[in-house]
Amino acid sequence: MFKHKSTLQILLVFFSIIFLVTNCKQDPQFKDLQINDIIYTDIFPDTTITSIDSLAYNNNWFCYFPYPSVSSKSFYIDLDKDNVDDYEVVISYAYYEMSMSDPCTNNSFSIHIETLSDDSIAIGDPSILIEGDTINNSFRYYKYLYFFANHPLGASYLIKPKPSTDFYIGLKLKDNKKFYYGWLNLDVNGYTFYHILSPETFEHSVTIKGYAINKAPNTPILAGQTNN
Ligand SMILES: [Ca+2]
Ligand SMILES: [Ca+2]
Repeated sequence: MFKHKSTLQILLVFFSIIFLVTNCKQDPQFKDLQINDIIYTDIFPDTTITSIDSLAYNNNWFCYFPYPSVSSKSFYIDLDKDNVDDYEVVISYAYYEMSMSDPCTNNSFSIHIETLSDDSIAIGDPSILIEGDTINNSFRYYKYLYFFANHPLGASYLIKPKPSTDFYIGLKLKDNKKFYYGWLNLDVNGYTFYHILSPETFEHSVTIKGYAINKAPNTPILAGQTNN
C-alpha cells in the first residue's frame, strides 16, 4: 500500500511537471522574451547645454560680448550602453583679437559632434535627417560633424546642417568587424551674426533629446526608431 502511494505521488509529480512545462510554453510572458535589437535611450528631460554664462554690453562698441570669453561644454553619449562613451557633443565660444576697428565681429561660435575612444566609430552624412529616414551603409561617415561654425576669419558661415530643430543624425559603431547603426535626436541653435545686438535674439545652445542603436549587426535603423 505504501509502495503504491509512493508510485502515485511520483506519477502526480511527473504529470504536474508535464502540466507546468506545457502551460509555460503557452504562457504569453514567454513571447516577451523575443530579443529587441534596438537599444533606445531617452534623455529625459531633454538636456540643453550652452557654453555662455551671460552677455555683457559694451558702451563703446554698442554690442554685447559673451562671458566667459573662452568656453566649452560637452555632452557625452554612450550609444550602446557598455559604459564607454562613444560620442561627444561640444558647444563652444571664443573671442579672437582679429579686428581692432570692430571688436564686435571677433566672436567665434561652434557646435559639433565628434567620435571618442575608437577611430572606427563614425557619424553620418547626410547629416540632417527626419524621423523615418533610413540610416545604413549608403552614408559617408566621419569622425567630426560640425552643425554650426562662425569664425571672424571670414564671413559668417554655416556648415551642414543649418541650425535646426528636432532633427536626427546617423551614427555608426564598429565592433568585431561588424557595423551597428544608430541615430541621435537633437536641436541646434547657433548664432549666425557677429554683432550681438540683443540678448533676446541671441541663441547659442544644443539640446540632446535621445538616441538609439540597432544591435543587429550590419542592419539599418530608421531615424527615431525605438523598437523592432
Ligand atoms: Ca559605448
Ligand atoms: Ca527625450
